[in-house]
Parts: sequence; structure tokens; C-alpha cells
Amino acid sequence: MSPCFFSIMGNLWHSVNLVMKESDIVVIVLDARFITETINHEIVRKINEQKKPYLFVVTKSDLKESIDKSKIPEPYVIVSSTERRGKSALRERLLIIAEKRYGRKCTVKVGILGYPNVGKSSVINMLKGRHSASTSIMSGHTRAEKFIRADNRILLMDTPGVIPYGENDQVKHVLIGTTDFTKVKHPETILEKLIERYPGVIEKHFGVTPDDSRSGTIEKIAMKKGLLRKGGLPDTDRAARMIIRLIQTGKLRIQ
Ligand SMILES: Nc1nc2c(ncn2[C@@H]2O[C@H](COP(=O)(O)OP(=O)(O)O)[C@@H](O)[C@H]2O)c(=O)[nH]1
Ligand SMILES: [Mg+2]
Repeated sequence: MSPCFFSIMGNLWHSVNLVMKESDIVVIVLDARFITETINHEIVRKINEQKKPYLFVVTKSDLKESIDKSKIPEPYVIVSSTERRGKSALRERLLIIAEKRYGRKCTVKVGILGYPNVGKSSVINMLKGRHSASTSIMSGHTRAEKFIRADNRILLMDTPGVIPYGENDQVKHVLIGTTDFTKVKHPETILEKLIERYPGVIEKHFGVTPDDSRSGTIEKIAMKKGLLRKGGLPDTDRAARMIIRLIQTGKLRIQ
């Protein structure tokens, strides 16, 4: 492992530790489509150890028709940042949790944690709303982390997002968007695994019959979408990346 890797991880955990230290409540953001996959158990353990009040915020609910609530750890609120749904429920829950734990408090400091790209910053923007031009800033430490004012009662701290230490499941990270489609190193290999994991779903979306081999299926889709390389061969890298983009943006609903 390069020293650089450790320093990046160090910085990420630095922001987790800072959130633990400075916040009254910790919010853990989960993806409505991948609830189990986006729970970071290391963070949950840390929160429990430190007896911090917490709330799970299940976001991107617009991308999932029926959410299996039995999978969501309590306490939770379901929201959609793009559709601005669940905003007042979230705000109320935060204030109730704060009041229960700390009594009546003028200002509640909330730290936002979760996997990269899970939707943390969007939740913050939803809470801030269009009308809160007054982004009064409280500096956290000497570092760049800051509390941003959402409204007259709530301050929010964003973080860069953190994955459990040593977790190296590339398929999962592509599926949940932690590795976005522009950064996937071997899109075809990953997509083949997704075709295997969700039989027929991707084929059906593009109206192709499943091929005997997964790479054959990607070729069929590339041909159908006119994604060709010189000489007319299917451009499977581009096709795989395009399909991963559709999955990540929820335009192709895989589950
Ligand atoms: N459909 C949908 N997309 C969302 C929602 N929240 C965030 N996104 C998208 O998910 C991606 C990551 O969001 P962002 O808030 O930057 O995630 P962060 O890295 O956790 O801060 C962006 O492309 C957002 O537009 C949501 O509620 N619904
Ligand atoms: Mg962000």
C-alpha cells in the first residue's frame, strides 16, 4: 500500500472523528436501492461506542418503487433530495432527537456521514433550501471542515464520504456509485458480474436476448446502440460504461 493511500484514509477518518467530536447528532446517509450495502458498520460501531445520537437518512427514494423497510436500521427517515421529499420530516426528527438527548437547544449541530456519492451533499442542499441565503459559517477546527447553517436551528457538517477500511469490492462500489462510471477501470468485467447477478434485467432494458456469454450480451447491446469501433466491431468498453452510467443514475433500474 502506498503511503499516499494511508494519508488519504487518514484524512477521511479525520473527518469522521471530527464529526463525532463536534456534532450533537450524526446522520448516516443510505441509498434506498442499496440499503444493506451502504451501511458502514465501522461508523455504526464508532457511534455506538461513543453513544452519539444518530439518524439514518435513506435517500434517492425516487429511484426505488417499494422500499423494504425491514432492511432499514432504526431510527430512520426516507427522503428524496431531487424531489425534495421528506425534508420537513427529517428536520423534525433531528430536532426531536436533539431535544430528547440535550433538552431544548438553540442550535443543533449535525454531521453527515456515508459512502462517497451516496447523496450526502444533496441532503444538505435540500435542508438548506433555496431561501437560506444566510450561510453563516462556523469553523470546525483548523481544518477545512465547517458547519453550514441550514436554518435557524440546524447546522450541518458535510464530509467527503468514507468506505469501511480495507473494503475492496469493486462490483459493489460501481453498483452503489462510489466509483462513478467515468472512473471504472474495467467496465466490461464489472458489468459482466452485474449481468450475472441480475439475470435478464439489463438485457430486457435494451430489448436483446441474453447471450450464452455475458461478453456476448454486452456486444449485442453495443451493436444495438450503434457503439462501434473502427471496422464495425462493437465497442464494448463504451457500451459497458454507458450501461453503468444508466444504472448509477437510476435510468436503468437494476433492483
Ligand atoms: N435520483 C436521485 N439522485 C440523487 C439524489 N441525491 C443525490 N443524487 C445524485 O447522486 C449523486 C451524488 O450526490 P451527492 O450529493 O454529490 O453525493 P455525496 O458524494 O454523498 O455528497 C449526484 O449525481 C446526485 O445528483 C436523490 O435523492 N435522487
Ligand atoms: Mg459530497
